[in-house]
Amino acid sequence: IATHVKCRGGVYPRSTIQRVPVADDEVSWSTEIKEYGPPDYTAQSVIGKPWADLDIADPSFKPKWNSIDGNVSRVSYLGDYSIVNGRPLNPMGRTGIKGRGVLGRWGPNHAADPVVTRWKKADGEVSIEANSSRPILQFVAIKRRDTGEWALPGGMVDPGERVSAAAAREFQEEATNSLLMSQAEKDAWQAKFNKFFSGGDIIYKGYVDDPRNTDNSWMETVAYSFHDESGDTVGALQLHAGDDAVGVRWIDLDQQVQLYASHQAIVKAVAEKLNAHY
Ligand code: RP5
Ligand code: MG
Ligand code: MG
Repeated sequence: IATHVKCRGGVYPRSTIQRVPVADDEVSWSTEIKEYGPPDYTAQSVIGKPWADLDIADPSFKPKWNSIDGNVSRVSYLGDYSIVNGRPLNPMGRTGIKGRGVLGRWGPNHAADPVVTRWKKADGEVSIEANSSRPILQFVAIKRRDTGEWALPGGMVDPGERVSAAAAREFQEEATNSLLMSQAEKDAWQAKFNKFFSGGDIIYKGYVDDPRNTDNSWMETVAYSFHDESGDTVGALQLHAGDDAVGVRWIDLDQQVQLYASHQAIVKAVAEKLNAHY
């Protein structure tokens, strides 16, 4: 699943900074490149933010690389990453830009992605795809405000938060109207769906081919599969785009579906797990 393509080439997101080109055979740090001079870019939007790291050169920034650092995990699912000239190196290789870009953390930035699925039905019957003879799976996707692409309703793990809890929380924030609910409504919702979200399977854990990645900062995720077999709990829920989502819908899963970052490979793995059409 781990690829490293969408974070190479082109203009860096939300900026006018051009990445220097990195050919396939130049990605690996073990390949010497004489003139690799990527721009050094950290967006103003992350500087000085309470949720973000300090500048790498700030004397009071004392990160514990490759460790649990207070309530922030600086551990990579890919194993120990190297520190060169005081900066963590993207374990997947060069991206054509250094610095932190728009990401909050130097090194790994941990996210969680919920894949919420149900079977497609017509007149109460599960729809079977004619060619594969397999049932058609539907999953909840959101439309991202930043790129306009359809994506899993994932997000960053908060400091000290369990990764599985982050997956359920992000689903509620981006795909339901939990952010607009009163506390009483939220409590009723929680009681109903805590059980559903406690039954997730880890489907992927690792690097994300996210367009925000740089040589020194990158996304990693744990993707969980939450399947509503009968379709009458979360499968029956009224969806509502919230937070950074500008759209939300159930998408019929097949190989035509194009998604943000590495999400296509993640939903494919869920289809395989559930023996669904793909
Ligand atoms: C992706 O970015 C992850 O897979 C996750 O879906 C998402 C987290 O970032 P935000 O949605 O908070 O921007 O790399
Ligand atoms: Mg979010
Ligand atoms: Mg998000």
